[in-house]
Amino acid sequence: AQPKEPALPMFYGWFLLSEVEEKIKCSTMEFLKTLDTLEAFKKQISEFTGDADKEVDLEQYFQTKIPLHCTTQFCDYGKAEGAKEYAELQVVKNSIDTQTELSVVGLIVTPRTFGARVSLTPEQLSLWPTGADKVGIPQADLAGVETLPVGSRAHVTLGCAAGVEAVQTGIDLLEILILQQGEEKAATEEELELGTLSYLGKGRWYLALREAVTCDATFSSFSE
Ligand code: 2AM
Repeated sequence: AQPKEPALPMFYGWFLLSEVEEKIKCSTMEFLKTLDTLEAFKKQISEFTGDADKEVDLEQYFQTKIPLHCTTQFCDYGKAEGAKEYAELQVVKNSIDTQTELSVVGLIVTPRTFGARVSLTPEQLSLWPTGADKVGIPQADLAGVETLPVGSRAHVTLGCAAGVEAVQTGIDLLEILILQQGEEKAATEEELELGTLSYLGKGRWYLALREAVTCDATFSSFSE
């Protein structure tokens, strides 16, 4: 009999070290608290609640399940496109269990997801699969994604609204980046201590951090 091929993982990515994870969870929760109290946010609250008179506790609204990480390749145990090819790359094999520093440059909040935008270094981009930015993107947005630098989708999902899958965070991030590239200026811009907050319509918020937050992380695979 042929030896069984080793099963592929659920996904590969950079996992924040646990002490960093705690720090990031605390500071991003603080941001949600701040956002919740802003008049500009309250004005658009119906995008989150469906009702302008209802309040929302954003800290309860978003839930996380898996350790905080930045996905590189989603494999779905081998069912996802490109999974096997990725697992076989020498750079992937050589990078398992190595440590790196992820640079978080912004935060996004939408009615569906809460995420941290990560800016990848050239070395980190060598682990970024070709075409990863485009996976699952609605046809209408594909042309826009092609105008963005490779790796624009890189992010850490910090939380999802009830019933929303984590894959949505990357899609929301790309949509925001495409809107920012366009001619239209953000409807609302506000200077906060943390950085510049902009509103992009339909409940989509982007905070450009004044200073990038560096997070130590380990490249690894994950299976449930
Ligand atoms: P995320 O990277 O936006 O957080 C397990 O589901 C992990 O794989 C999650 O982190 C999730 O989203 C990511 N993921 C799930 N499905 C995906 C897909 N089709 N493409 C890319 N990433 C996916």
